[in-house]
Amino acid sequence: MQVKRYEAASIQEALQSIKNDLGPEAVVLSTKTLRNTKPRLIEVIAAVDRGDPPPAGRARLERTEPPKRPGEEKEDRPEEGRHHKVQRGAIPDLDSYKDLREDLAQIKEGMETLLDFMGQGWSKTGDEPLVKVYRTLIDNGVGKTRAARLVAMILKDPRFAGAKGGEEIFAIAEDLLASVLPSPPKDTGRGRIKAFVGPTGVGKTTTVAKMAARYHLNEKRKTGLITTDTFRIAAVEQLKVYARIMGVPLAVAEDPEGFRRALDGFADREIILVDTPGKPLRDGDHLRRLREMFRDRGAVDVHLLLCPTAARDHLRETTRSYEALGYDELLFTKLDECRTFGAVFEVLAATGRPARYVTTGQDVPRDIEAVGPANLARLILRNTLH
Ligand SMILES: Nc1nc2c(ncn2[C@@H]2O[C@H](COP(=O)(O)OP(=O)(O)OP(=O)(O)O)[C@@H](O)[C@H]2O)c(=O)[nH]1
Ligand SMILES: [Mg+2]
Repeated sequence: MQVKRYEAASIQEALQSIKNDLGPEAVVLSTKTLRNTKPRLIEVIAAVDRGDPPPAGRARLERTEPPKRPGEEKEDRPEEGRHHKVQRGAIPDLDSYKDLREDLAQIKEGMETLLDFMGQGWSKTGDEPLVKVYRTLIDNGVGKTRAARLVAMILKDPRFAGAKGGEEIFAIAEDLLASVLPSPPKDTGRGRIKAFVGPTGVGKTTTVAKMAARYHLNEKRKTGLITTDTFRIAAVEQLKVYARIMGVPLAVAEDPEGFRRALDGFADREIILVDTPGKPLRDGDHLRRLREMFRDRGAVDVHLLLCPTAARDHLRETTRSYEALGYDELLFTKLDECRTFGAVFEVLAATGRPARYVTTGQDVPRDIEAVGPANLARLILRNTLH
């Protein structure tokens, strides 16, 4: 655990420094006003647990590599040294230990943050709407620490003092929540090749078909489809049907060589969408095969599909295991089957990856929507995208 002290003129400024300095996993331990007259000065103590197994992926590259632990071994290719794999047999033990430790840390941090609020008198001032925001977040499945942190942000927000009634405070909460969600970079034309990966049955093939319709039919961009799911005949057939209806060419790639041939054949395509087979929970070979396939093929934008109805530890394990492949964006599926969306916040915050699309039903091509932090914040807080 690394603990650091910050002085800043506002909590937002301090939070920014903490995020830059300690990374997105940092937690606030305490806040104190050092000077209340202008210019204001506040002190924030923040900490980050450096004892976690090494993070991977672009969003957390700033973090230093913690020492190797028993049960972990480095990948043998040095350029991928940030990806670590855990030896098969060790997975359940390490994971349950880590989850327990994380839960305890969360409870402790949540309590400390709350005690801190109480010290500042938030419970004495009759701020029921604030309590309601906190409860709503928790009821929606947001972790206590993140919920408490959002309340802390509301308390410090200049709009809070002038807010009249619950709705205005909910609006501030929604706005602040949107401000902390990762936002997707502008579509810069990068990402010509987009691969869709994720657990079995999460909706990859259906989503690829929806995306194909979006690019090929709506945006009139020349689109090609590749499926690497050759394990099941039905899987190829499923995509073939969509491809035929939309008039989009489909190539089947069984191995890295096949993938290269398919890409060569699609030299004239502006967008190439790649469907992949579902990954059973603990199949490390699966990710190795995908990585081989995508390696040296230029930029493949990897979209990890997740269904927020999945149990929290399942989501956590999934996002963690996919670090071995690396992914750029998240795509949440089957929102129509979910009641609450705190898990969306937890996953976005924990991975630091943005989400640009969500799917909302089985209908191809209708049930897909582009989203940004504002819609997602509304979803997390109010259970609706609009
Ligand atoms: N309710 C709902 N169902 C969906 C959505 N997206 C996909 N489905 C359904 O989920 C089931 C699985 O969808 P697929 O697209 O085949 O999933 P997959 O990830 O390709 O599955 P595998 O290739 O077997 O791993 C199908 O019945 C889809 O119609 C969605 O947004 N909402
Ligand atoms: Mg499929």
